[in-house]
Amino acid sequence: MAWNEGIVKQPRIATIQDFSCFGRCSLTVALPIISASGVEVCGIPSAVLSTHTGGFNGYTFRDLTDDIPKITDHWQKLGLFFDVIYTGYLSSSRQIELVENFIDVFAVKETTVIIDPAMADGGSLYSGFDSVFAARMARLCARADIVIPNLTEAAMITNESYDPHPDKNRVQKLLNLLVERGARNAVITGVSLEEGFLGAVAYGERCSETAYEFARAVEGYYHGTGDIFSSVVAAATARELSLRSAVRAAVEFTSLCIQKTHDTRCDVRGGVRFEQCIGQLEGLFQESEKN
Ligand code: PXL
Repeated sequence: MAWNEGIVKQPRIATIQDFSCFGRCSLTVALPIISASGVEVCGIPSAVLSTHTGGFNGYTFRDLTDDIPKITDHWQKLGLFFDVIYTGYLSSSRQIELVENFIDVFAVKETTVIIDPAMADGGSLYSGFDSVFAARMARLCARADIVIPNLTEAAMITNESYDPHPDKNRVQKLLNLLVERGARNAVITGVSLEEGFLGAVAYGERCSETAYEFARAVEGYYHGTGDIFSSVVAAATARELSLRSAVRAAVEFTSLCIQKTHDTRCDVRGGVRFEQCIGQLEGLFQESEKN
């Protein structure tokens, strides 16, 4: 027994992504969602920004790249074990390299590596990223046990053209390509195969029969929903739910958060009101395992 685990095990996640102080994304959603799921979360902030980069001018950016290897070394000395290593938004190719080193140090047979390539949406890269960064991120994705791109990121990683409304065959082709490139499982988010429904499609070793999970679509675009989705998948995986159940819970929770925010007419850059839905997570995990 490792010194820090006690006699009753609790699952533990390490997550590496930025801390955007305003705008509900990355660590400010991952930490509360994973904690509320009953899973311990150890967050490594890769940078601190006053806001995320999606639609704000003049945001601050404190680069914490040099802290990543120091934290890695200290945790290695402590002999920490993580059930899940989950990475989101990273701000440079150097950070991706350091994340790969973190995976080399901490990923053992029992660890699930979850990579959300958080770099693009709506057909374009986020502000500040270029094709060299995207290619580097694609290499990181090849190391994932579970890679979770949206449709834009899936197309970029696989060098396919972006189609915002792909049919079933086209989604399956993207999933196949993601797995052929090395990811053991792939979950594509933001997919709609039927008017009025939006969700995610999963395929891979843990999901040999493609899993389709949809919820009623809500009008409008909301920032940070990809991070909410991936955080739920990470927490569910640490709790040893199947990939299908994890994706089902994530689709339901993300949809609930968007519904809660819809009609409030708040600025979509502020993200969704997940705080008012977080108490429903436990029920969604239990529900997702039925049938
Ligand atoms: O939600 C993805 C994300 C995370 N972190 C930062 C971002 C974005 C998307 O724009 O800018 C800093």
